[in-house]
Amino acid sequence: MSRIVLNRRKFLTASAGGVAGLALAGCDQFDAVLRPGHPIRDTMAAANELTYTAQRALLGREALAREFAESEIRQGMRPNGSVDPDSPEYLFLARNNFFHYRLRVDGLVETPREYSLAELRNMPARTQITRHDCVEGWSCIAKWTGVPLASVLDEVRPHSNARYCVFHCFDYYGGSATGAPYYESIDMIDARHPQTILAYGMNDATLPIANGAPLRVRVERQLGYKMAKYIRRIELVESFAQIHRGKGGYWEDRGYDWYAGI
Ligand SMILES: Nc1nc2c(c(=O)[nH]1)N[C@H]1C(S)=C(S)[C@@H](COP(=O)(O)O)O[C@H]1N2
Ligand SMILES: [Mo]
Repeated sequence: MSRIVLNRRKFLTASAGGVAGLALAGCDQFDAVLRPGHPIRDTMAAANELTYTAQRALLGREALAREFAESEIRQGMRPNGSVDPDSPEYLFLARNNFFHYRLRVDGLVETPREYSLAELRNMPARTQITRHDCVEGWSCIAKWTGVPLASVLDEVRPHSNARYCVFHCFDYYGGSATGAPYYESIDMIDARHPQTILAYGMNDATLPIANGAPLRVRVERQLGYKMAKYIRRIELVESFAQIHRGKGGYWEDRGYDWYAGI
């Protein structure tokens, strides 16, 4: 750092510390305040520590989840929650091998659009072997292939006030007769995280119905319930207060934390 910048920084620090009446004739006067134990220096150190903590929290969320080797896939992916959606719309799509499926992406975006599965498969793909941790206390390592959600967002161009991606699903948890629609939401940090993918493949095969066919999201830094299966629509919103019971997800509406970081 240049001496000028350093001096300017010392000056700003002194000002911020509320030091009045210090002579500004030279810089030497300021050197004393940089000695350990001096209140201004300690304030500055504390401020740095605060910035570091905040930054580490952010960096922590951007860090990659651990990825595993093929040899570490020791089991199949245990299906959980809804495993066989029963709505007429979903059954129709499944019967036709999801040929008529369209993912709708809309809400606070410049260009709302729909994607067929073929279109999603033609976009640059990412494959990752990760561990899925369910809040119920079990884990599975599986291999996921899909299109980064960031690529889709780049195409639809979210407005600057878009803060969350809401995933609307085909299934009603507990069945379409008495259940409620499953849905989830993540913020833009997770949405643009490089490992956040819209997965259509699992363990080198087409994603099975039990695990969310035709499309489910992987949010590798969070618990399993955030990873919506059977996605039919992604809605970009500024707030999810008006959606279902307003807590941002099916399980959140029933008391789970909205942020389920691991
Ligand atoms: N649409 C939908 N997504 C869902 C669920 C669900 O019931 N419906 N269950 C969640 C939970 S609690 C877990 S642990 C995972 C299970 O994914 P899997 O079936 O591939 O193991 O999906 C999550 N996503
Ligand atoms: Mo779960």
